Amino acid sequence: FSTAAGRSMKGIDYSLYLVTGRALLPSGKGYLESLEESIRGGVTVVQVREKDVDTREFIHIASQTKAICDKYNVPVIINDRVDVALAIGADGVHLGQTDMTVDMARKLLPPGSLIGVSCNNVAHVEQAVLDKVDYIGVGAVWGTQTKKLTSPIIGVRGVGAMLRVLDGTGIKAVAIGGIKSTNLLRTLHGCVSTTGHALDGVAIVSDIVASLEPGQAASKLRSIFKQFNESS
Ligand code: TZP
Ligand code: MG
Repeated sequence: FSTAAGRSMKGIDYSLYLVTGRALLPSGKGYLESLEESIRGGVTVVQVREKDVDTREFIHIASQTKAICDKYNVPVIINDRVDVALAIGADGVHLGQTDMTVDMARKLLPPGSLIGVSCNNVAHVEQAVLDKVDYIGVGAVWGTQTKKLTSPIIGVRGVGAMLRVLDGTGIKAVAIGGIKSTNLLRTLHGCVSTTGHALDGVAIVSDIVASLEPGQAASKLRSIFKQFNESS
């Protein structure tokens, strides 16, 4: 399967979800070079999230991203912009709480497209369940310099309470915000509901993108994730 519909039918691996951010690249590191290295290191999904670029530039970045991701059969998700997802044939979109509604996005996108939603509290997760999204992004779990936060830091116990709402739904969950190789294991162990519901993956910007060796950064994160899955 390499179509959007095929991937969502087959289920995708959310374990190491890269969110792009060209502003964080170290000087001398090209975006596409960094992206490809990170995928070779073990990134399993890529979300194109670029603020401060105009629409044409965003489409250009997204289509270059898709060309590389296609080479490795890694799904590409577009932040906010359903039109951009359609324009480049992305696998799906990631919607914030103030973006287009899930129902509207689903009407516009091809059947089988992935739809993910940012959730900052239990009520958001309850709505995401009603909307039958494919996955939720929960954050910020820790403090972060990458995004000016508009909602409180959730912490691992808060994430656990949100995961519980997903019991029995099949909806996947990734946590985001300040996750690094240095805190990944305790993030994964901490973000578990009282019913034993754990994260399906982690979404990361700076720990990969700001690295001079994004491939090594990704492979380190991926191996910690595997270590967690084998221990639980
Ligand atoms: N949403 C909540 S925190 C965040 C986003 C997009 C940024 C996470 O970046 P980092 O560098 O992994 O902390
Ligand atoms: Mg958004």
